[in-house]
Amino acid sequence: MKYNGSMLALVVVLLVCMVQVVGVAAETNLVVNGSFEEEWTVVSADTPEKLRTVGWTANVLHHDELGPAPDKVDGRSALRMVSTTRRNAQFLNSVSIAVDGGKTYKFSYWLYMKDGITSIAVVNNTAGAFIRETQMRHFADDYMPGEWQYFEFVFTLPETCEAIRVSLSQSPLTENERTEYYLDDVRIVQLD
Ligand SMILES: [Ca+2]
Repeated sequence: MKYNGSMLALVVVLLVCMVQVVGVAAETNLVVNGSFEEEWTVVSADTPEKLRTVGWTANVLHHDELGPAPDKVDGRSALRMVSTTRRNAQFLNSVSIAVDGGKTYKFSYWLYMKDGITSIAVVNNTAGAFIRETQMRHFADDYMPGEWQYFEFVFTLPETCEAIRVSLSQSPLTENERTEYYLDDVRIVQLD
């Protein structure tokens, strides 16, 4: 059978589609609602400044304001967080993410620190421990007003790890430090 021009073009189109599908699959973001684009709802009528959204579990005792912000790097909205809680308190966690032990992943996000100090990390839920390579403290003093900064961390999980989560915490350094920041495009992708 001889290929004519249109058949050749069809084969090329199919091959391009296959490459694109493979590329998208490799970049699947494991963080549910990592870009904070899903709907937000009020937790309680008494505290309209505290909202919640799918994919994330907030501790309402550990933040003063939580909700969407139009200042973003991806999509329509970002997360805005304000907290004056005690040091090291975790104010927001992603839902648990099933993973393959022994595999390598990339954790990335965009952050604008407006006030205070905060900690962002990935937690090994199976071991109940922070994954050291992903732990980072962020200081508002390192940011120009309105400046978003990008961070990424590559880490390999222990063979025993079955689940992880993203953990957002108050400053580990100062009691009652006021922290305010914007966060967007939180991603965890498997690399191997
Ligand atoms: Ca977004």
